[in-house]
Amino acid sequence: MPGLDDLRKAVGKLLKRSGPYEAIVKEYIRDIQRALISADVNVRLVFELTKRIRERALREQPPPGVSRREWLVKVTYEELVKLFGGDTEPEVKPPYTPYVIMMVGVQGSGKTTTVGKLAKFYRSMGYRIGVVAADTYRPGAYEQLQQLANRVGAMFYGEPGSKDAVAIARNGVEELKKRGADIIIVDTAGRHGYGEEEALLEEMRRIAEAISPDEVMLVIDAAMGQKSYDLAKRFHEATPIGSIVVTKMDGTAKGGGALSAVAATGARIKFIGTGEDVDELEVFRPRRFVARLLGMGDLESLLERIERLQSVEEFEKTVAEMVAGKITFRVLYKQLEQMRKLGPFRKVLQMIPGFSTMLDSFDEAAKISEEKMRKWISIMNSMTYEELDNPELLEQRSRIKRIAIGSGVEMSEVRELYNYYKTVKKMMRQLRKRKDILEKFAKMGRLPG
Ligand SMILES: Nc1nc2c(ncn2[C@@H]2O[C@H](COP(=O)(O)OP(=O)(O)OP(=O)(O)O)[C@@H](O)[C@H]2O)c(=O)[nH]1
Ligand SMILES: [Mg+2]
Repeated sequence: MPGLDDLRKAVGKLLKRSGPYEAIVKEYIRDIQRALISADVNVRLVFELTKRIRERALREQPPPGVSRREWLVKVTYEELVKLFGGDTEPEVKPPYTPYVIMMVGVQGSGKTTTVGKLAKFYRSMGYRIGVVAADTYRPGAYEQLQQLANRVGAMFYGEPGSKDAVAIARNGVEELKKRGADIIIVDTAGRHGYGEEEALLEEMRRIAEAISPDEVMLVIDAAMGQKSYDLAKRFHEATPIGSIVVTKMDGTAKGGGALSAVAATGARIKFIGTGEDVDELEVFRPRRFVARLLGMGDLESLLERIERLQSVEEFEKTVAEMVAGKITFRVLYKQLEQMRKLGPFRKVLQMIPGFSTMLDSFDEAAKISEEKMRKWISIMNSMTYEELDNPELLEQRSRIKRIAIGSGVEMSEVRELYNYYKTVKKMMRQLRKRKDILEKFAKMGRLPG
């Protein structure tokens, strides 16, 4: 899989490179274009993808503490994730029953194994499963599937001795529907579709015509790089591919062919196979997959660090808002929510350059426990908009009482939150007098004037 190995290399090279950023971007973009194209990823797709990456790389500013090169890696990662379906997980539940799935793919890609895995997966969801042995080419295909079906508790249909795959598929689907299967999975023969094998693509078309499957599932071996695009396209032209399974993700290969298959068919990857056993099937998760594709153990920690620094940046903005403006419960709410994500306040402030000087004045606030933060947030959820905007209204006992009842806490706890508000307000008044802090915010461009 030279092409996508190069993708990993391009990222590695990028992180080590120095020099003017624009030149780095240019060279990096050229590297990943070359890598993707040599892996047979559709050229138009490559250019669309790299155009987006380049635009974002030049336009976006990383959060403080993240280099622009690291940001470029994150942008690449995000754009690839989008390509693989983004944050929505594939829908694996059949929309109705009975539901017929037809497996297709080249020889040895893992079709039969995947039939067994799918049968087990769907059985554990409570479906009745039937499988059909419509591979009349591979010696022993009938017995292989029969054994698998027994193992996972699926109904089985086959016609040993028959060479008519189309008839077997048709009879099998009909029979298994009668026997009450909710999901019927049809195993077919492996084929490449080149030269003499054109006939096998024709057979595939005829099977599809005979059984009108609800979903044609293309099985792709993760190690198959270069040919994937072309092959997936041929299969897709014979019978429209509805979904993709990438097998052998447990091997050394990183699944580059999958990118091409997705590009060639427009179908989504639904599952990945991670071993020979019937249990070794996972629902496809774009993020995890792309991290594997980019092949960096470091990628995860890099992304985590960036995310954290982004949260710190958000938090900084809130603090700046607090210094500049009126303190309300709304602002405190935001601050507490962010603090909960970031961990102890003291640590957070240490992470913001130049803020360690504020630590003493924030010491009291730094001691709030996670539990208290959660409680305070729920108390604020019981306040009216008016109260959120005008904390001083809590001077009225009746309001404290109402809020305490509404959020199921003691009145003393509501008062404690109110006192926290007063402390923060006082702290901010002090901070406003400190020129160094104000200058810092002004420099960050976070404070008007
Ligand atoms: N490591 C690993 N091996 C797998 C995986 N899926 C399948 N295999 C192995 O790949 C080989 C081929 O699997 P089959 O399921 O027979 O492949 P097929 O596509 O049905 O092959 P044909 O019927 O000949 O076209 C077997 O040795 C399987 O055990 C996987 O996810 N990981
Ligand atoms: Mg097979």
